[in-house]
Amino acid sequence: MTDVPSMADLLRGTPSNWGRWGDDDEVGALNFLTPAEVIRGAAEIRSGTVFTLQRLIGDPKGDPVWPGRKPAVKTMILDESSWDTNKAPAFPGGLHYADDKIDAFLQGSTQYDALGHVWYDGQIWNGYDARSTVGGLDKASVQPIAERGVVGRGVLLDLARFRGKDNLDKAETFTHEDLEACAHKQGHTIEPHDILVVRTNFLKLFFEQGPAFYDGFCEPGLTYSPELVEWFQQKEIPNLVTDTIANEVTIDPVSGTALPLHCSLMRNLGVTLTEICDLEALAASCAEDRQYTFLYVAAPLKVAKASGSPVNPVAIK
Ligand code: UVW
Repeated sequence: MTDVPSMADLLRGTPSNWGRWGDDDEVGALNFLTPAEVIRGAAEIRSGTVFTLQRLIGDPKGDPVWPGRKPAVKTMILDESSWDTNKAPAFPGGLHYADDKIDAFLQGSTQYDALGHVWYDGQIWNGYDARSTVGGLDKASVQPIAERGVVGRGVLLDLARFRGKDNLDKAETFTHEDLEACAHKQGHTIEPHDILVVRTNFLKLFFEQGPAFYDGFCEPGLTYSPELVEWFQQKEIPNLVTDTIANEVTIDPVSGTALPLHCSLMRNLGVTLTEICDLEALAASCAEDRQYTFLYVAAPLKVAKASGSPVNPVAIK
């Protein structure tokens, strides 16, 4: 462990977008998603087929979650049995109804991360003081992302199919060059301002392994390099969406640091991360009709000062 560099040392000299959209910016690279980008995304709609990318909250199979978080618990508060026991409120005319609630980590299922979700060296996105997270994020919470919404051209990069596998393995890595090669094989390019939707079929791996997945917890995913950060900067990528818990290989195999892409892409470039999506139906459709580009629309929930929010992103082909 002693050879592991600090995040500050690892990322020194890599690009930053702090200040690019003003000293008060809280949505970072989502600023690239202008009305022109909405129209560019909408131009990809051909058949009008809609795919929703959220995992079911309350899936009896369970949920993949970052260590320390717990899957959502859904509880019935009122149902027909409540009137058997006189626990339910009485309303004139015989009105009965069902009520329920969920007790959930905001990042315990398909989710948007706020830009202030992760930091190092006492500063979050845009240089805000990390103390501004105490008791709730005063800066760079998920709220401004939810207020603006996320709409643009999405591209599915099916890394599992690209590698000829059902799913990527535990700790299997890939790079921006693999993303480019995958797009090339799929018959398109990755254009500036594209929302990258990357499929590893992690959910299959997770459910096959069960609790054993958490022994030596290490997801498959993108792996850090200065060149990769530079590539995201040059392509002006606003949003990285995947089917994994954290979008990147958990422990960078070269530096030994945890989540250096959260720090370099989210904290430093302002790239928004979206996690634990179910991409299976979309991917099957893309493999069949070879259309890997679509309108991507996502509206996280407006939760005050939150570090993330559940979301049901939509892809329209
Ligand atoms: C962490 O960054 C710790 O978690 P997430 O997977 O929600 O980004």
